[in-house]
Amino acid sequence: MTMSTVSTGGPTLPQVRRLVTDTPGPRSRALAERRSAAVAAAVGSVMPVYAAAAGGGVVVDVDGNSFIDLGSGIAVTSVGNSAPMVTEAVAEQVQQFTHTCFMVTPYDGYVAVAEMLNMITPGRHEKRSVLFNSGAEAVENAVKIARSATRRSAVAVFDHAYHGRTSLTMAMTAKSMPYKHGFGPFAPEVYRAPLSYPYRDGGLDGPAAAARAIDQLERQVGAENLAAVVIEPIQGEGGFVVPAPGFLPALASWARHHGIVFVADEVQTGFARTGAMFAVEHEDVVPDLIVTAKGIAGGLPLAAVTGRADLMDAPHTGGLGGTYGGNPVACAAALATVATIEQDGLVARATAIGDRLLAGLRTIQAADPRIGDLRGRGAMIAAEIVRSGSTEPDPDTTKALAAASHRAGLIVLTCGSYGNVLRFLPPLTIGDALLAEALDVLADVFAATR
Ligand code: PLZ
Repeated sequence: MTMSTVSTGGPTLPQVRRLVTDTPGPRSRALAERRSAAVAAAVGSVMPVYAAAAGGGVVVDVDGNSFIDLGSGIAVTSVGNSAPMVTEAVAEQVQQFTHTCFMVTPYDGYVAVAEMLNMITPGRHEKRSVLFNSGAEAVENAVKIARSATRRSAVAVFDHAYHGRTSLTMAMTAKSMPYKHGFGPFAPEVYRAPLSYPYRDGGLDGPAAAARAIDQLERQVGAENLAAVVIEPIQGEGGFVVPAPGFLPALASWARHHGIVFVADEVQTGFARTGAMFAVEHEDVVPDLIVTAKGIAGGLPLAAVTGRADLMDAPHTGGLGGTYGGNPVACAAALATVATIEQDGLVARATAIGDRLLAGLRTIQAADPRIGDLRGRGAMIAAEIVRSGSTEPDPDTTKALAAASHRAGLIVLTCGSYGNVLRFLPPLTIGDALLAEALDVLADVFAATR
């Protein structure tokens, strides 16, 4: 493959898995050397290869190797890399202006994104939105809004939760290594409750799991002290845990009854990923506030808090903001991203991708007892890896499977509190042929690592 093919990204990129050098190849190795002298060692990378172009369902590296993308840059490029409507909207906005700051001279794009979010998020009630740069920043702001509106301070989060790496969101995130270790002290007034985790809960049903969490919060915190309950409707970094049916609705109705703001962190699950525009729709839950980021803008940094107007308007004027929040280029990308999801039927496509992935993985599981659990919704699917004949987490095998997949030309990610979950979240623009090939490669990888 020549470098000229490689430099053309987006949907024009050949949709093939092709390894033309050892990985990492010489150009990636040279970049790794420069990196180690220039970039803080604390930033890790899943793959040792450096990207040159990406689109459809592939990422091509600087040596011309083409990888099947089952990660979407951690659930971001759901509409694909360099999606045509996104690149056009971005190019047009970049030529008009790149930044004025919405807090100085506001602009149309921000307002349009707020209108769009108010329209497409669950619930027909009066809503408002505010825009930020990252998922963590938006989660922090949801908590600020809830505290301001309720005049309470406590925040409930769940086992295995991931909400970010900033000071407050680190406290909300469950896992110590690598996210929190050495970075304390952590923000106060964050309380952790047990989650519904069907594979590891001994068959506890959703309402019973909710009762367990509620009982603990009432005894240890007190409903009247809680400003917010913050939950991922399907956990991302925590292991793609899908709570048992009825868990989320029971929590939401308890929160409503006690004036606790129910916040859905849909940073990873939002924008078609799970086969619904938002994952709470699978359980008919209407959150008071919904936090979005990642898939919102086709790869440009944007995040939002959207929710009940009475809550959103509670903080004083000037109380929320930030220099870059709702950057006009990111806003243009977001409007084009949602238009692409609608125009290309990507919600239905996510369901179809998930069905194919699950069917292929079930075949692998039938011959491999190390796959303890297969779960997920839409194009957010995970395999939990355990020691054969038990439910004991097996992070070493998980690492080996991921590494073998990488060598074979697949971008796969791991997650889970025990590091024993392989997760699959391809761009929704991946083709069926590439998906089938990825499953064949995974079958070989599982067979070869036994
Ligand atoms: N809430 C549910 O998944 C980000 C983080 C990867 P930011 N998840 C990927 C890593 O190791 O840093 C995430 C999420 C949920 C919040 C966040 C935070 O979003 O945009 O990374 O700040």
